[in-house]
Amino acid sequence: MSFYVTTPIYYVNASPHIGHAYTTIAADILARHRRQRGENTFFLTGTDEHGSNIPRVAAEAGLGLQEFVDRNAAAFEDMTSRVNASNDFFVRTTDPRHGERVQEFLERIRERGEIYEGVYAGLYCTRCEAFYGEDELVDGLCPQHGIPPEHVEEKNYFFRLSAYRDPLLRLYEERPDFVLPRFRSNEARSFIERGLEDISVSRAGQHWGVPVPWDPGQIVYVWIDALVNYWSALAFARPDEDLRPRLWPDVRHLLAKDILKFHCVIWPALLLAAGLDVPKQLFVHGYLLMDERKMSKSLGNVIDPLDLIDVYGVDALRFYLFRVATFGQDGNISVDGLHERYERELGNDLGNLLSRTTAMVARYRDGRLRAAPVSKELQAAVGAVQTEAASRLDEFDLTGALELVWDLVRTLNRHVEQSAPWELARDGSRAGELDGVLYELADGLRAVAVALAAYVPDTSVRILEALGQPDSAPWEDVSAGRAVEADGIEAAPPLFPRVDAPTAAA
Ligand code: ME8
Repeated sequence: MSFYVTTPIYYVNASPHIGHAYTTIAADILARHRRQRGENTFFLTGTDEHGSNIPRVAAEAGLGLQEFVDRNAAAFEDMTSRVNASNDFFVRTTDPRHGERVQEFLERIRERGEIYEGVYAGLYCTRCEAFYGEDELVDGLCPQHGIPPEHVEEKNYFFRLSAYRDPLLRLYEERPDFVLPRFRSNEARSFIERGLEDISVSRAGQHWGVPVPWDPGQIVYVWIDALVNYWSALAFARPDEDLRPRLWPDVRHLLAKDILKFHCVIWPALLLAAGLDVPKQLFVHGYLLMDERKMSKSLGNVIDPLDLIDVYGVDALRFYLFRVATFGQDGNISVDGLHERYERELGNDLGNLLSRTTAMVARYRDGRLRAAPVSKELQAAVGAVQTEAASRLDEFDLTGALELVWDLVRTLNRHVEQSAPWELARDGSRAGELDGVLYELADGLRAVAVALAAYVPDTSVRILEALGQPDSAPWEDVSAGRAVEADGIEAAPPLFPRVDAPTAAA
């Protein structure tokens, strides 16, 4: 079984912000976790570089089109690596190899008679790159961006989306977990039930895009161009292998609710029309909000993830985003909130646990960790994380899985207090007990580090190394009693050193 996970490909007309980092990190956590389970995993992200906005924005920046998209795509690639994403490929829609597949894809649909010529007359929001009906506007403005849509009237090619109402409803019927969470599935489904109109798949009078293969005077509508990336990239991501036979349709798309309709309605219909398999699953997450409002460039309330990483480190950001909000729901974020969790959870709960454990092994046992039996209670607590956290992650419940691991961290902290190793150390006759507690703590922390490896990869390695444990972290090692005996353990320096208060950080 393969696990292929994608993020949306981000528009290069804006700079990367924490919302983009959010989806990328979520996909990364899932990919890293599946690799821990030994699955054949592929993680794709990238940039959406066509669209009617680009010529204007590039001109404003005083740059040529390709120069402009190269520069901004590089900013997204940089964000991807700064958040420590382990993507297997980065796809760009201006890559000619992608363009060829877009043309091939559209030809397939046309050969099946699902594309026809017509005239589109209506409204278009250049920010959404989407067509709107009058009734969908709010006070005459785009419901997403609050800007007036443009009136367009032009010859276009249309896709018979209306013919896919029943096939799509059947798909939703047969596969209740096709779209998750369930309330998003219902949303998509009721949209389909209300009836679908044919959609335009090309734009006339524009040049920045993939030419329509049978009518090069038109370009392919940017959303079709973009969606096809999930399928096209597999064809050229590896020089010597077309990955499509191996990975399609085992794909899980992650996206936020803003682009639900394109992914949960239009994309599966296009695939059916092209005679291809629909995706395995789509997970639609919520928005990260600042002061209850969606972050966006136009509102000017955007957090740059790189600023936070500079102050708190990448793992703190990766951790915070999946602690602060239930993945799937909207969640308010703030620098204060990050600071608070950094100190309380990462610094105290986890960091101090490692400092204390290693300091005690160093002080009471000269840095030597000796094997000892682990109590039934701890075995059960660790075993529960192995099975439960994995099944939460299978359902994209990144928040729930992390909470389970944190329960184990709290259990270990209680164990330190209750067993009071500093008292055992004063009584020579209880040396065996002391060895047992130190082993339980070190072994429990080791299991925590393995379970956290997908979330906070650097921290996980630091914990394992501080405990003298190998840093390969297969999921099966989230199991009690697997710590190896080790020598030379020293009091570990703080995992999350103090940082200045958020006003200085903001
Ligand atoms: O829509 N909270 O690109 P885009 C959570 N190019 N996630 C957020 C977010 C926020 N405040 N802001 C952005 C496009 N995102 C198209 C996609 S795919 C074939 C084409 C994330 O740059 C979230 O994943 O506007 C959202 O769906 C995506 O960025 C939109 O990125």
